[in-house]
Amino acid sequence: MIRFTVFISLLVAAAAPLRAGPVLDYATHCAVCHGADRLGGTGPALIPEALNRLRGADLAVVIAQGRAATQMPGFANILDEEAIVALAAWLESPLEAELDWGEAEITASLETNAGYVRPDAPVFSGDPLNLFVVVETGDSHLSVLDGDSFERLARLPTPYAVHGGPKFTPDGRHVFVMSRDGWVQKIDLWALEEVARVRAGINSRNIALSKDGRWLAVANYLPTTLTILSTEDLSVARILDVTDAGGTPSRVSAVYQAAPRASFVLALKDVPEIWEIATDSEAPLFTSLVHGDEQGSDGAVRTEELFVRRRIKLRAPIEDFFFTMDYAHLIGASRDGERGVVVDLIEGREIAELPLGGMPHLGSGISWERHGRRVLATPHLREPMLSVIDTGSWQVVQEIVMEGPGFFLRSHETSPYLWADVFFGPNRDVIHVIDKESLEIVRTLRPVPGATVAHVEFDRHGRHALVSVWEDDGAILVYDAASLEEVRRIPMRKPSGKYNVWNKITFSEGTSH
Ligand code: DHE
Repeated sequence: MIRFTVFISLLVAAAAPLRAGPVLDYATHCAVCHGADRLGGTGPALIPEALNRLRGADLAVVIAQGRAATQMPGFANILDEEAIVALAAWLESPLEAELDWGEAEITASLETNAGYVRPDAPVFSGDPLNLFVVVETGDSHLSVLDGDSFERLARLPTPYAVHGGPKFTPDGRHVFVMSRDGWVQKIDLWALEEVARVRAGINSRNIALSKDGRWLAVANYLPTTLTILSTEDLSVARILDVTDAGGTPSRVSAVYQAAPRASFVLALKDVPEIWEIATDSEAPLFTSLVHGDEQGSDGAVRTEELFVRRRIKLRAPIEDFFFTMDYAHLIGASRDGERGVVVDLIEGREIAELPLGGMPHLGSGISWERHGRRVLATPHLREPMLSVIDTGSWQVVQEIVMEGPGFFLRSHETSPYLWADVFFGPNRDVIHVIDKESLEIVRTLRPVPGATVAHVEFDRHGRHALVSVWEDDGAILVYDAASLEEVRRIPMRKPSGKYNVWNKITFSEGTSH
């Protein structure tokens, strides 16, 4: 804090500072980009839910200095240190007005791309099912790569702070991308153009597409809702208030598609429940009314009604989760990060607990067949290890010690290896390549010493593995998946995730779903 104070003082020393008060300062300097209501405009929302990833001195430094490679200017020559600190503190306080973000607000936010023309065939000559979508968070863009030639076919702007896996329609033609500020963008990969975007929430977690590709669920923190959009035109199909049976509201930890069950499954962050929502009247949910607690949006069980909901009660809320390949079970991390919980989706109840400490990152889990048994592996956000779990006995088979805690895992049906990044700590420039049979680390790659290297995705055929150099002047590294040699380096602006169309639409066991 002392260093920060000195720094701000130096920045403002030459200027003649003005004093107003945070509310007036905000209205004068910030509202034009971040919205009079702090809910965002051309700049991101400035509310605690969005800022909680940027606390304390950092926020004041950003206000003083601006943010490189964005349109955010510095205000140190306009506002003095005290005003900047007061403004930062005010921005971290909750909104005073009650938040309304329902169908009217969502519908009014729709922006369609007037220049978009729907082509009858892809506008490029490569394999449309072997494309990669790369999210570049450095300057809020998305690159589309040909998965055979690695040529960059397009680079499109996205909303600020895209998070989570983009979701592809079953034919692989359209992709939906979500930002933490709740914007959902629809992109036509045949046209290499944005179709439209809409703001489905104020602060959102992730999105899921229904099995038939018609519905997109948006899991929100703020407001505490699940927004279901029509994928056709991004219109609102339904907004579900997320509360437990007693009416206590909850944020949504994550929502995923359970394809064989034709449903969305979501974990609630603040109350001990999982919800399953049918997306199709053929959903098993309608035919396996196990506990009699299923209900339609009006409280009645009506099998012809879409989005019928089932509540599964848990002992404690869970965070992100992972499905077994048959979608009969899910395994989630308890919020204290000390346990894994196995839920039987058919029975609708918890059936096992796993001793998984160190905050397992189950959303990044992958599974494969090992010695005739299906296992899943998960990294841990707070411990330098990977856990490998038998999904029949629900026993931990092995803990693989890594050079630091990891975030993401990947493999492919054709690959004998799984790739695990080290995302935290001094060795975050490392990727481990692990043999799926022996569970030994066979190679530790350090392609750019000192740079964060993370998140892997294979191409459709499993021939190449793409790795992010997660830095502002970063890159995508293309590895030969068999020899483990780097064969190509493509410059990118802080590339986070990358997603292969084929692996996603076929729900490859080696990638995230
Ligand atoms: Fe993520 C996926 C939650 C922090 C980058 N992250 C997800 C998903 C969830 C989630 C629920 C699954 C979405 C999906 O694919 O549909 N992430 C969380 C958190 O709770 C956590 C730990 C805290 C938070 O701030 O929300 C968190 N995540 C981060 C980051 O700090 C990362 C590294 C940088 C960033 O962009 O915010 C980050 N998360 C990602 C990425 C994916 C992701 C790149 C997609 C992974 C994939 O391969 O599918």
